[in-house]
Amino acid sequence: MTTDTQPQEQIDGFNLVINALKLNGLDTIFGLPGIPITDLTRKAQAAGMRVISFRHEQNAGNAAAIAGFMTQKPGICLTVSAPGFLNGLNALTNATTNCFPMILISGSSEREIVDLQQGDYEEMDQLAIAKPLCKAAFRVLHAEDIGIGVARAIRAAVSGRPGGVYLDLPAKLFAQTMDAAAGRNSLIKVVDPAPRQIPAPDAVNRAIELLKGAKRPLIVLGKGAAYAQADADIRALVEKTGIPYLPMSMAKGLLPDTHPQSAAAARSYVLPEADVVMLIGARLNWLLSHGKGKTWGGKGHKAWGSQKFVQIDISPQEADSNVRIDAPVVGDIGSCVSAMLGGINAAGGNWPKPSADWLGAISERKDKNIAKMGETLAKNPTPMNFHSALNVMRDIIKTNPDAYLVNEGANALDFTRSIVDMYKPRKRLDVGTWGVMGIGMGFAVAAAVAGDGSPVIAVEGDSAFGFSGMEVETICRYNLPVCVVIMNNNGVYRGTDVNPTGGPDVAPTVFVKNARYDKLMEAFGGVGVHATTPTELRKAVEEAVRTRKPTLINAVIDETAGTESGRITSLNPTSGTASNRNKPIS
Ligand code: FYN
Ligand code: ADP
Ligand code: MG
Repeated sequence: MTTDTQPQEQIDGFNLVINALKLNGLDTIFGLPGIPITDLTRKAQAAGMRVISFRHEQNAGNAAAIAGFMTQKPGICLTVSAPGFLNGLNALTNATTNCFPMILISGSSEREIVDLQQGDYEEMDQLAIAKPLCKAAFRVLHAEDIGIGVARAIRAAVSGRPGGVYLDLPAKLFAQTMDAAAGRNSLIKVVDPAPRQIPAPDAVNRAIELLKGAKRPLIVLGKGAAYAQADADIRALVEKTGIPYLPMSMAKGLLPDTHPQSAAAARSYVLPEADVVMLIGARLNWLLSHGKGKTWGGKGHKAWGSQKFVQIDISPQEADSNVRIDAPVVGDIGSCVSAMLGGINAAGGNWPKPSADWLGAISERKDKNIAKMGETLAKNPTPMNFHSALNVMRDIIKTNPDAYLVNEGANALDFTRSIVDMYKPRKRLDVGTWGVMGIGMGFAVAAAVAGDGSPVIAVEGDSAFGFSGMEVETICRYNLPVCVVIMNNNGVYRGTDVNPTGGPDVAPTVFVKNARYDKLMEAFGGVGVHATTPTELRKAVEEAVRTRKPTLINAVIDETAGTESGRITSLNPTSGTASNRNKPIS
């Protein structure tokens, strides 16, 4: 009880921010200390939050983004002003592109100096710069508004289509104080931040009827379906209808990749041949050739232009983005799939199963591709190639289905996607919609810190690893159960390009030959292994999974293995002169 003569208890901006985050169950900050937020990191840790300190803000931001994807709660990234903010912006934009919920909180310079461009320390109008690159952006100038600012950022990040939100906190805000009781009252515990969005019954019925009439139906599962955590209903929808499905890369594991209805190994057949395609949390963007072109049969193909699309998505504007959507079902995937199941169950045993011809043709294509893949995987060349090394990783994940698999690169990404089967949802964390390099170590740290406690395996191209490799120190510092496997083929795509002038500089796409990345992990007390055979690779990964020690395995891969940009070579415009550019995969 305070009396008039006693000073009223005060609370400052630092503690209002911390209390606002904790009040909303946000207990982890991924960031880097520095002006003006160093004390915020200290106070947050002292208040019981986990503060994971990185070596570069981009990696902290990527960690926050994938934590959001895994948990449906916005990951929090905290950076200093200007350059630190800009480093985080790459991850914030990537999160927004991928529909991952995260909040980038950056300290900033004082408005009155920035707005008059008077040359403050790290002066930058961060809010204005962030706005076009993220889902929402807010700035808080007064301590009493911190509760509202954090609440708005949370709701913006996870409601509707999830995405990245920027929260700008000028330096002076942290030292502001207010009456502690009023401060407590100013904080908001957000009620129902991601409200269910129930689809219209007529939209559901339209979709049911279209599916019912299909002769060659196909379901495409996207990372939105994985994010929705409606796993049982999604599986029930697939299995009750008997419709074959195609998982996009981060939807792998929603149903085990070995599921009989998976059409992943017949991708090029099912996309053009299907007569009704139901997209669940998947956009018809570049990864699905915009629903057009040769992937979908192309001009002259019997399906061309006659395919019908059902699209289940929380964004009403996603429909018709690329091709006409005949049955848009707008709502959250959990509610939409549940409503669809209601309609399917109403049909009882009369739901028309896909034709035997359709399923038979798919099986034939699958068997052919799986047999072809099997032949390649059975080879044991020296040095290893992507296939022989990934054959080991395939076994490791099969034996450890709960392990997280982080994956980035070009060939290292594409070959892993088709060779390493996934068995559980939200376990494959990769470059996603933007195809961006550099997500590796940030994703690996987040999987270890914000995941379900399972070990983390990161299969990295040697080029891709280079973008975030310094975080190996972070992984060791927090003693995280992360095993990094670098597919080291001496360069970007391959290690064989040469400087056509014969001059002293090596070609732009090659690295130091036979680099020993494993020494980097040893430098910080982790386990480094140099693996030149599948046997050595298997032993090292099994040991890392068993001991849960930070481990980096330098897997020596034939430098002639792989193709330019992996399976998206066509996106790399070429004059066709580069040597070996498209030498067949060895
Ligand atoms: C797939 N396939 C298989 C299997 N899985 N065969 C045997 N066994 C299994 N388990 C077959 C599949 O049917 C295809 O053969 C082929 O393997 C490739 O399958 P994938 O990878 O699923 O399909 P595709 O055509 O590559 O998909 C297009 C794409 C994909 C754009 C969605 O390439 C992709 O996601 N790329 C991401 C690229 C990226 O972001 N890179 C990062 C930056 S690269 P067919 O059916 O016979 O065709 C920097 O340079
Ligand atoms: P992929 O690359 O795996 O195909 P995309 O990122 O292209 O997946 O598509 C994800 C889609 O899922 C986006 O259009 C997004 O609006 C949608 N989405 C994300 N979360 C949900 C949700 N909870 N309910 C419904 N749709 C969602
Ligand atoms: Mg390489």
